[in-house]
Amino acid sequence: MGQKTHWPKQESRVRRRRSVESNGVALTRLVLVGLLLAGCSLFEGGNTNGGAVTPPPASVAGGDGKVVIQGIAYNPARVEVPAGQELVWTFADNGLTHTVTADDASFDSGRMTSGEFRRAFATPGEVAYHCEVHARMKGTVVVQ
Ligand SMILES: [Cu+2]
Repeated sequence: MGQKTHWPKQESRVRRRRSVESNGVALTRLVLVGLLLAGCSLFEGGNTNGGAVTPPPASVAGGDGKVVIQGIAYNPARVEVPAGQELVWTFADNGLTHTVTADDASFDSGRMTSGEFRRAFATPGEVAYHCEVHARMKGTVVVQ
């Protein structure tokens, strides 16, 4: 009996020590997780603020007499403008060189890296244009 009751006591002591140690580790992990969570929430807050300052979709928005040249593309590629009203192309592609050149050579902005190119169209119809620097850049003006 003596030996039988002696062993379980030792085991329970060992278990207590181990459980205390594991509790300590668990507490340390909880603190670390808490710090990580706090850091993540701060980081997310910064990201949200940064996104609000520079919303990419809004800067690309064109249409209704406006074309924004960005991302090696005319945005939008197909734009409508009333006859006689100026259409404005804004060069906003981080200094990249582009042109607004009519396929029929009726107009040409020349090579530009910033600023605006404006042109009014007197006759209703469609006018195709392209960039002389980038073959894949193509646009259409729909004069109404
Ligand atoms: Cu281009």
